[in-house]
Amino acid sequence: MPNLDYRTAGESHGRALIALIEGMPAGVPIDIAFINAELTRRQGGYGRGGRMKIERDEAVVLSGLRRGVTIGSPITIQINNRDFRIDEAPPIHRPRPGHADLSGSLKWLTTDCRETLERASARETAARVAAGALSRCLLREFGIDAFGYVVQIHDVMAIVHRDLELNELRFIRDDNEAYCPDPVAAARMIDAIRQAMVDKDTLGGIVEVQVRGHPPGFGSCMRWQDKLDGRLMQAVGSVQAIKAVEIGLGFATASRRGSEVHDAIDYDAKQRATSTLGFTRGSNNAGGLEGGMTSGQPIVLRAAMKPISTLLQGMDSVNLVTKQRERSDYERSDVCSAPAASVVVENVVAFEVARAFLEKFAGDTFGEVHAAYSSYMSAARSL
Ligand code: EPS
Repeated sequence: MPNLDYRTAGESHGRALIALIEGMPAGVPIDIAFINAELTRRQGGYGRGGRMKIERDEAVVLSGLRRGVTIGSPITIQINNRDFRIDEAPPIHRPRPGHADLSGSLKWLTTDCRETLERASARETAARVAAGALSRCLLREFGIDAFGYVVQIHDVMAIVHRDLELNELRFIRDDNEAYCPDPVAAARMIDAIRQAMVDKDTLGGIVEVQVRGHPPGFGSCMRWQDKLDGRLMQAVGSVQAIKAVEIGLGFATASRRGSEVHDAIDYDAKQRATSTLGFTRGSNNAGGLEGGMTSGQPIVLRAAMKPISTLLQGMDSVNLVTKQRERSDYERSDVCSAPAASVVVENVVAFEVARAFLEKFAGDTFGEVHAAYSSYMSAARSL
């Protein structure tokens, strides 16, 4: 039985994107409508470009399911590209600063940046969302939920009431095109994106993800490779345009004293049935991870996204063929895709949590996984 893992394939203007997921136990009901809803959310958000008007991302399951339920075999999800023209798409000779164009052209010894950009494009994140949403079909059987949203676009910061129920936060988030659970900030974020559009510029932002309902003990402090905080950072840091990842209080911990950072421990027998097993904390500055393991507190992770590197106004660059100074090439692009990134990071985080879940509660079938989970929970509660 392989560990839960996934790979992606596909180019931005190739035939399709593929997510190949291995290690899902047999017997997990898969909610294709949920996967498709996440794909649609990824396509949306204020500031998206023309491509999203063309595409209708939809998961076509090629393998791994029978009557909507996993059978333990590799699961292949295909997302077809409507804008399939990789062979006709023109060459790009003037690399965009910030994109993979120059590094990739030097690496693969070409003067045509398209050779690299087709795969480097954030279109690949559709496959990551499909894999993450699929993994959530397992997680939700155990009451584990992931929730991502925008907390900042450019210099507009949201005030998020993190103590609200996820369903309440989701309701507010889904009511605006900034995907932000602060409606006042959302309106200002949309104004900022609109202005950047007028200025032929682009904007970045910060997205935040919470995971709730998982028990303690995912990840491990025994080997550095198994520490869940490090794994989350790698997974999220690999998402296109992400330049920083922090967990809990993150960078802010460095300027506080220990007594102002660490989350004091208490015990409340009435909360034994919850994922904290009764060990309550006055705060969650650790972002749910201590020693590379979940504590039972919500996981809270933030990621900073740089502004999209395709600028309508261009930037100073060099023509790779002539070596002459020229403005960078312009390809149809987004002005801001931080809202879409919140969907991507939500699902990327969820997949890593599902991977860690199945490491702790491994089994060939859903029934065995469930038994391992129940057995651990009852042992932990009677500790
Ligand atoms: C994207 C599809 C791409 C871009 C965007 C993300 O489509 P196209 O290049 O055909 O317009 O809209 O990719 C980038 C911003 C980038 O720099 O690569 C998508 O499906 O999310």
